[in-house]
Amino acid sequence: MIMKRILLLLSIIAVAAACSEKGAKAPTVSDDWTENAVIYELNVRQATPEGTFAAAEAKLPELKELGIDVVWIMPLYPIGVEGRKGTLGSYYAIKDYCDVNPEFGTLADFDSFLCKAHDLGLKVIIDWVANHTSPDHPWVTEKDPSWYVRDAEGKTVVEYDWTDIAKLDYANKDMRAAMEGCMRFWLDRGIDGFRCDVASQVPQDFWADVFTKFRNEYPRRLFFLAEGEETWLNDAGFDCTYAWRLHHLLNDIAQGKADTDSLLSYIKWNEEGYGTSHRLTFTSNHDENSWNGTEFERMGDAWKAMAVLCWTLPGSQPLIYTGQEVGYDHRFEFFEKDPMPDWHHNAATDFYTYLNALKHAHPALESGNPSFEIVSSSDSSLCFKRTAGNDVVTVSVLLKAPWTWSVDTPETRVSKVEPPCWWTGMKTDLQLMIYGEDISSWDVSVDGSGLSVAGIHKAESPNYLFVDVKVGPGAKPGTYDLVFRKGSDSFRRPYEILAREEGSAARKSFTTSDFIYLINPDRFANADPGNDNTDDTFETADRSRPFGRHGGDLQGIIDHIDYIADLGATAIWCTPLLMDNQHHESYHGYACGDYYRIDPRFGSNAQYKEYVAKAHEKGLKVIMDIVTNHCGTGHWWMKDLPFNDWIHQFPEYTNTNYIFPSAMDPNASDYDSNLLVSGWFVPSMPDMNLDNPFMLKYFQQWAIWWTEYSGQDGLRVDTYPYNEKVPMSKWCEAVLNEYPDLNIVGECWDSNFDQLAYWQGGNANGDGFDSHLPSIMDFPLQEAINAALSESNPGWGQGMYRVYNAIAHDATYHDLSKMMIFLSNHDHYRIADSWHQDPDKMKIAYSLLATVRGIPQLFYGDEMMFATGKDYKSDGELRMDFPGGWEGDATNLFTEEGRAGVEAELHDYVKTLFQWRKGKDVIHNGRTKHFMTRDNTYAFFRYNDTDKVFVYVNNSPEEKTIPWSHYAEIASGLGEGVNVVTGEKVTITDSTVVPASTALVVEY
Ligand SMILES: [Ca+2]
Ligand SMILES: [Ca+2]
Repeated sequence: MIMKRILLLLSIIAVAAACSEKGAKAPTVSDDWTENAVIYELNVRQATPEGTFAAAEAKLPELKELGIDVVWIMPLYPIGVEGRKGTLGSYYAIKDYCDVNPEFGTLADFDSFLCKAHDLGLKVIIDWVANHTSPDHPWVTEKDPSWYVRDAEGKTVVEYDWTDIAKLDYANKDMRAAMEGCMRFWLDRGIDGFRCDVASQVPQDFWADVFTKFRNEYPRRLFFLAEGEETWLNDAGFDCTYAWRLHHLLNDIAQGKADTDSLLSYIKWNEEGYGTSHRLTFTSNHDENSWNGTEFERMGDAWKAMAVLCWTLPGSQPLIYTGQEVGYDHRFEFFEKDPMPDWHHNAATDFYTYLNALKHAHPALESGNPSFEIVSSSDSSLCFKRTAGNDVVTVSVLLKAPWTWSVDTPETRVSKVEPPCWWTGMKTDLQLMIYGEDISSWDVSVDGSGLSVAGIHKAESPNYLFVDVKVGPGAKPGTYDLVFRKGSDSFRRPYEILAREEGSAARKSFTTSDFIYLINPDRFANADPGNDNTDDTFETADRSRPFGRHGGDLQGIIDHIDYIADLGATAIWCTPLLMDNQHHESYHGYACGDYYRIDPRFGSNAQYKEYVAKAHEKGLKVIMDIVTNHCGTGHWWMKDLPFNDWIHQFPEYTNTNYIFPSAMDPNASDYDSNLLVSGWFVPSMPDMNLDNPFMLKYFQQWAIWWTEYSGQDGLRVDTYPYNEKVPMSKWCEAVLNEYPDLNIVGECWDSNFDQLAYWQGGNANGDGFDSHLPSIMDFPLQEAINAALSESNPGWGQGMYRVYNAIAHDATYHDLSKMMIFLSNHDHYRIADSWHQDPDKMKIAYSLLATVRGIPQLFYGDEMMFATGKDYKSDGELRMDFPGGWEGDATNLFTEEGRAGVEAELHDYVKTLFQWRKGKDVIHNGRTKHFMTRDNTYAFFRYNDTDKVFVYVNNSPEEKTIPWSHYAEIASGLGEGVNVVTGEKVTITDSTVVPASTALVVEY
């Protein structure tokens, strides 16, 4: 129960954290950044495959999103050769304090890293090893022998098993001055402090002396972290010491060797000895990981509970060591290259992101706040409270299996605020949907200038509030507080207002110059088997079941963007990526369980944003699949609807009648037209009621939120005519009001030209209705091409005449340039199945798709021979896995080497056509002139003032001669052209023969 609440909160905070760009801080949180800082220990050698500053720099945005404040770089200096351990040596045997390890790059690379970190609002501290150098440090021979501690024979000395070092002697004042000078070298470059290795081996007066000077001379807040637990380190000026004792105790608790009492006596000991000093708290670090094992080895299933203590106990200044952010269960080699594999955001990342956001949001958890109150305890459980003013954080941890934990904070009274963040400079008025137990009994205001509450609306459920928030023109980006008040009780919930990206409103969208590649994300590529199953979703992966989840994910798409771009595609449409938490068949994503969360089995919101950015880098646009007609029965709100009419409810299950004409039929009965829009699509998908104004507003904001948040380029709307048509037209208007050039294509699955045309915005409809929907999908053309290529012995009115007839209806449409054309999609037979796996038919279809008017779209795998081999259509089977997308796949069709025979032939045919199409304005914007025939052929020209393209399809089983002279009105004067597919020069005449079942595309 409590865990569930945490998971709900987790999703909000993950989104909020993903949005976070450090703006105005909430006034309740300390201005001293060290107070709520989380430290990341960066092992440059192992953090990336490259092991360089440059590669680590690229990782910084991820660390920022994780909620890191301080990056501690392990020693970055050249390593001594004499006595070196292993091949590359220990970072802690330093040969030159004023240079960087060439393994990592150059000083300029370091400066670039530092600059990037500061741009992101991160602080950087570097490891300082003042106790010793390598035995071949120039000081050993060039300076006075008294700079080092020496034995009776005058040799430098080592300590412990550190055979690769020489201990410095702090009795020597010159050495001290040189050491101070080297520290200044880095402070002058702009670092924010030091982590001081074996700090207690160096005299107190040295630290006290240099820290006092540095703090006086450098105006920025410097942070000094001591590796050491002696209390005199605080007197020496360190901000933070290692909580070694706690660390060992947590290991013991996790191993059943210690109990609650030992934890409580530690807390008392810590309070008496350290007061408000910060204590570095950790479940791992570089020494523990390499020499004693990962947190999973030492703590087993208790690792999360122990981490919760590290983030919430008094004094805690939490640490994440390289690899922990993705739960990497591996002991790093210390003296060799042993990099992390290319891991990505996963459930461990979510966990730490949650803890970091918690630390940032709560003054009660500030490192210097000693407040600690036991709420209850037993031998193996502890519940305690931390407070600061009104802020209260209550933490419960079970100190035995199953190691459950919970964190209760004032804002957990609000389990959801949607949309999770907003922007300055938006046209759309913001209305928050706030969900929390009995939240309607609270009053709400906003703390922070520029934002105000303009209206509060109660719902029928006491657990919702709809709050109109005015984001004034003077509002600055930053974190604001929603302040909830009831009598003398109050609490705050942070809300982020971000800076709107410049040019956001004017973004361009997909047009006739694009080629859209449609993907079922669950079936494309599984780059991260670690997210195939998650704690907070029901259905688990089972690749053997056609209707089960197969594990494909966003990273799989990101990893194959090059393949998609190489094919000639310039846009990607994925079937829905949002959370679908149905128990069965959740793979398709059309039964939404959370409108503001990417399904964790696909990745995270942050990863969606990354996907959009990576697609843009490769010149591809991103189209999001939007479902407003229905959610899933697994949606979180189904247990507690805000209003009874939030969805369409009936005394017993009532299906839609699927009768589209009733939406435009002047003779239609109310009974039929109401049932079309209010009946459910299927029993697992509750039908949304867009006549409820809060519902409509929710969906308007939601589409805008994803567009603004991710930078995506367009929308595709599912089951469009099943939505109430007038509110839905207002939905389109609202989105276009924010993004005037955004393209939105609606799925109006209608085979009738006139009925399809009705749904396009601006169409001159008899009833005056205007959908405001820019694009429609050309189902009549799709059906015509499919039928034409399927018929073996077509009669009159059949075969290619069908295609002629479809194009002949172009007068019916309001805007031809916005027609999306396609051969198939996720709801249709595989084209290879439809055309009996005949590659000639496939090539004809590709030629048409690449040359007729409209915006072409291809279903993944239809560029090759993806087929079920069956006569019937099963959605689960036709949405098959892309070979090569799964580890261990026998073939890899993503690579040129993996493709052979017909697969290579078809793929290359598509690639040739669509790479050619990219630059052809005559195809994108030219006019069409076509010629009717009766022999199962089809001829047409695309033309503009300067160019012409001629297409001839021979769909018959015999060769045909082109009746070129019939085309004189447009073809006269056309001499030599180029065959677009073969690149050969061609001159067409009345005797040009076109072989059976081929298409000819010639440009002039
Ligand atoms: Ca996966
Ligand atoms: Ca409906």
